[in-house]
Amino acid sequence: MSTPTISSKLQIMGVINTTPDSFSDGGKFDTLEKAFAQAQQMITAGADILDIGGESTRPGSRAVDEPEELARTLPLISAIREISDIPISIDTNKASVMRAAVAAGANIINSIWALRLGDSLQVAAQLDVPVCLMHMQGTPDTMQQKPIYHDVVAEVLEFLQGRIDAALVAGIAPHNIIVDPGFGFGKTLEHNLLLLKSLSEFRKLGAQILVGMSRKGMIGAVLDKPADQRLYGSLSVAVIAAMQGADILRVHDVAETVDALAMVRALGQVAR
Ligand code: 7PJ
Repeated sequence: MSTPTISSKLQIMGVINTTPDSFSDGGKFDTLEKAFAQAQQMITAGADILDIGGESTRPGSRAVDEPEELARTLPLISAIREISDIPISIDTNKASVMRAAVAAGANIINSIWALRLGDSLQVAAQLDVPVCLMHMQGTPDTMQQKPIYHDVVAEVLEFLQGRIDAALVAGIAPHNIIVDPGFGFGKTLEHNLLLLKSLSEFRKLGAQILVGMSRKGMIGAVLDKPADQRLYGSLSVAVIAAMQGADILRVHDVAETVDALAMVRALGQVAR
């Protein structure tokens, strides 16, 4: 194996689910309580960042309106801020939600649209916080129908370079730019595997690299297992990404990933 490149600031981002269970009539408070408990658990387990989203972006998911998105995310951000200074990322595409979330205590904007919607790019620049720019081919409701690339790695790199340039022109500071190849967003299994295998190439963009593969379909496709049986597969791809220089791993299973990445961090601390 060639010498791995391990980020000295490898971080674990825990994903908090604020989507209400459609089969329960528990209502919003119940959802908030559960999400807050999940946040507390992740902080205790050693998460470095929490990612809070109020709109599902899974393939085929329905859009959520602004009041609902705010109702799901703002009380949770405020509640976490009462107990912890942990960096909070807001996973949203709406400029108004970005503003409100940062005012409530969020520190990072996670944009699966790479700030391409409305005036989100300008608003993110004004807010002066780190932004995650993610690649996606198509839109969430249609992206998995027929993803096509001539050279997926080159095309995703080119897209991200374009979004970095746009962010810099808008006034976003270079140190505030995070890029993400967008695993599962308009990609076949082969596209996802090629991106993972070539992840170290993304370091030439000069930005921090975030990856989210936890429990995704690419793991299910290889293992032929449903989402609740993808833990070991998720840990494996987290390690593969970390060995190639990923800076931030977006995961559901924080405690388990902390152990897996402790082994990678230990490698990063020895020199031959
Ligand atoms: C990602 C995300 C990802 C970033 C989701 C899921 C789908 N944000 N939001 N990167 N995935 N930056 O977690 O299965 O890969 S939602």
